[in-house]
Amino acid sequence: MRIDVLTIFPEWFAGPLSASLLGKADDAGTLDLRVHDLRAFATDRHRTVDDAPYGGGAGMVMRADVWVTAAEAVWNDLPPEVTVGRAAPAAELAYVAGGARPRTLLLTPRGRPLTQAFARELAAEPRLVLCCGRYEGIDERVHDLVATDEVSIGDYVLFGGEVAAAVVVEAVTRLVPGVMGNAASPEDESFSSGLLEYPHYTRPADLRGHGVPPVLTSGDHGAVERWRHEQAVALTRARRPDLLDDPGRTTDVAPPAG
Ligand code: JF5
Repeated sequence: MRIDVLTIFPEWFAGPLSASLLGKADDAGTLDLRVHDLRAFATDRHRTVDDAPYGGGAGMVMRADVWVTAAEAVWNDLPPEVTVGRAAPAAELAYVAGGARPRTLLLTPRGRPLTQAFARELAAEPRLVLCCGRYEGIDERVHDLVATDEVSIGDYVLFGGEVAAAVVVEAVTRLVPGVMGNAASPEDESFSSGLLEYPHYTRPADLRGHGVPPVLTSGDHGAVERWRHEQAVALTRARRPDLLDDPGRTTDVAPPAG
């Protein structure tokens, strides 16, 4: 999968993403992650990407012209030199703002909530472009002409879309075969079953007097499976009852067979 990120803080992505699994996926060639500096698509000497809001008010708004130029360059795999300073897109461009374009996500609190189901949908795409906004907002024409989707990672406000974009990259790429090291996707975990995960234990068997549930060392695999399912249901009922009556749930919560 190819993912392009547009941001005024490209250096921000070097740390969190390359430090984790994603660096390995990148090396293995299963993920092609490219981070672009939005300022490279500004036209003035100071590489300005924002301006005062029409209608007045406090704060600055990100300029739509810079975003459209940047998005067209990234969509069409062109360097800034080719697209910056043009009033209209070059006739030969396959992807033009407002028309057909790769799935282009604008991270914003007003977007479609990111869920495991949405992440699965995005993981099926050959390409994603993630647009990270900053300042008080983004010119509405970026929403209209650049974004194919607006995505929210939760009901809170961040300084910018960078953290939200990193969350999308992690949630999506771990579902792409080859990224986690195994060919199959990790479908045995929280939210894949529609439940929170059961509790896990490993050695030591006794930690300062705190033991391990005896069923886990009983050798009875059927009993272990039933216990884990009961625990998952009980945890979900206690912590996230909303998940149990979610009509959008894609998987069953019935106990394992046997
Ligand atoms: C952003 C204006 C974008 O704050 C967020 C965000 C919260 N949930 N999901 C995304 O994005 C950054 C802030 C202000 C546009």
